[in-house]
Amino acid sequence: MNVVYLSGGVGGARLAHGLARALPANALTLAVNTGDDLWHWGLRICPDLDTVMYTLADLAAVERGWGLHEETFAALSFVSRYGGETWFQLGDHDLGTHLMRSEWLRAGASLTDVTARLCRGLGVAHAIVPMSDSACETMIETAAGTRTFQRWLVQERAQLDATRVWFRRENEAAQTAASPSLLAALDAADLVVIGPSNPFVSIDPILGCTGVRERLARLPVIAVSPIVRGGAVKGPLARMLATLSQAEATPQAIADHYGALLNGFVGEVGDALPEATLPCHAAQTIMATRDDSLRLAREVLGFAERILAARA
Ligand code: FO1
Repeated sequence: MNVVYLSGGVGGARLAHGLARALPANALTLAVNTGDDLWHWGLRICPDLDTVMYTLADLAAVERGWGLHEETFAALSFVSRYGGETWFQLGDHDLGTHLMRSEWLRAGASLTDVTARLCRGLGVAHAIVPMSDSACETMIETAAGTRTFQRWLVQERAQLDATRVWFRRENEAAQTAASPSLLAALDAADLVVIGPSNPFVSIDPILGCTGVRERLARLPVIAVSPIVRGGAVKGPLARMLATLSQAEATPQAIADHYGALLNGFVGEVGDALPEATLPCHAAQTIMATRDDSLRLAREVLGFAERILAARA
């Protein structure tokens, strides 16, 4: 069964790890949000691509939620001495990734090719592909004005409610083209799994890339809930549901957000799942260990088999 997995950062990356253990490299493509990407210290940073790549390489700082497990911040301390920006903390080993990515992009390589080269360097066998090879920055409107995603989330700690989320494309007119690898993976897919990521700022950017929604409409799509027991495992999702969708933080609100795209929904045991509108499967969706991630991945795939059988 060929699977395409749509993912943002932390929550999505953990299930990516489980799926990568459950499926061979030729049966799984990890399509990752690049709306978080930014230029910082003259380097191109791709936080969600890096979180998924580091997680699959077993190098991720699980407790910190981003970056590398073994990390030092010597370069940052010198940047600080020069009065440079320190609100976005780049570690010394992490810098190796950004230096090579920026070098290869400047030499004309696509973000898809750059990501494949970085994955080869870290021994990641599964295909991690950016949603697009062109920039598409997630922008957050707040009562105090417009913010780029990282300034809003990290520098201002998401203190101000997001009143609107939009995507700044390289040129306003053109839609953001999905990466060829993503479209090819969707054309060959039997199943799409939407990870337990923030729908507004991690999944919607991917769905907004040209060609993605129309392909998902033709495929079985299962979403894993990022809301557990009335809250988000990490980040500002619960507040975003309230201010952007005027909805409570429930699995139903997540299912409603994706609407007709979904053919199945996986949520936490004990939570009220959108049974009235979708086939649902209850599982332990909190992934504290790698074995939790593998078990959840297997439950999602087993649930998918049942949905595929019912569609046949
Ligand atoms: N998140 C923070 O809260 N503080 C940081 O200083 C920070 C630095 C950072 C550096 C590289 C990187 O790949 C991610 C980083 N993140 C940081 C996480 C980043 O904000 C992610 O975009 C979010 O975690 C959402 O996925």
